[in-house]
Amino acid sequence: MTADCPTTPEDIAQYQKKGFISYPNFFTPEDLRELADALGHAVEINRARIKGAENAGRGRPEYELVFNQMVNLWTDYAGARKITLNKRLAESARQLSQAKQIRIYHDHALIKPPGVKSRETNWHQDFPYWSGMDRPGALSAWIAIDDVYIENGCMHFVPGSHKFGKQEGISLTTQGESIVQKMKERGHKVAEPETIELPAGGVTFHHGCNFHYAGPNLSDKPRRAFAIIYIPDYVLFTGKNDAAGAQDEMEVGKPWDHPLHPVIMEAKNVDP
Ligand SMILES: O=C(O)CCC(=O)C(=O)O
Repeated sequence: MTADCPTTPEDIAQYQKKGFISYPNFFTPEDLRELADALGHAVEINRARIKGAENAGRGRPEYELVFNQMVNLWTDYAGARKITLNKRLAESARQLSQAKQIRIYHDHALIKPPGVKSRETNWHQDFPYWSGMDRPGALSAWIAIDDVYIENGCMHFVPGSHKFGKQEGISLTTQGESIVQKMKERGHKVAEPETIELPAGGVTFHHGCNFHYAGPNLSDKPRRAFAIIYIPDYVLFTGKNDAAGAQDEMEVGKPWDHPLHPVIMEAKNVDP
């Protein structure tokens, strides 16, 4: 643990074993106020899911019932930048992933709409969607902007599931699709999931190969989350399209050296 970062050697061991960890009080709601304002504005102006993409990056209408996803808010909102480039958060990600250096892949708001039409986030791994990475190791910090609990769509994780490695991508718009179910049908023993309810300001970190899920939001308010995906230094660029749109300006087989993938923490910053 450093003066600033709450991650301990026990946390690192737990993350390596289970593929996720939670910090219920990582931020205060006050720390997240400007981020919450940024999200409010982005929703109000119907900001693109992916800026510059065809149809604003929005696909099937069912996707919006899972969540309103808006990628790379740090590039247009100071309130998002403050959290996406937050050193304490990045230092936890660096330590958990045992990286020398950690960069941003992208951030994204994940706002699950309320009400009876709200849909679950199917059991899935993230890594199959993260194009351009030559190996697993990247991870997400998922930040609760509102209190999250079972009824409004908190996260659930299968401990140890990251050890299955990369599986197929799961459709988030086809109801009932589930990587857990598929693995069970293939005869794998899949551990019981853990449910992580958090107060606003709480953070979970999860490995890109971890199986995770969130239920529908049956409350009467949107469930606002903001996640940052980090790339450890040992994950290299393969040349495939990159959600940030920087693929033509990076070298295949090399680190993700691009202003849209800034290095946030390096080991020497904290362990001189
Ligand atoms: O917020 C959700 O409903 C799911 C988030 C998720 O799958 C992720 O951050 O990887």
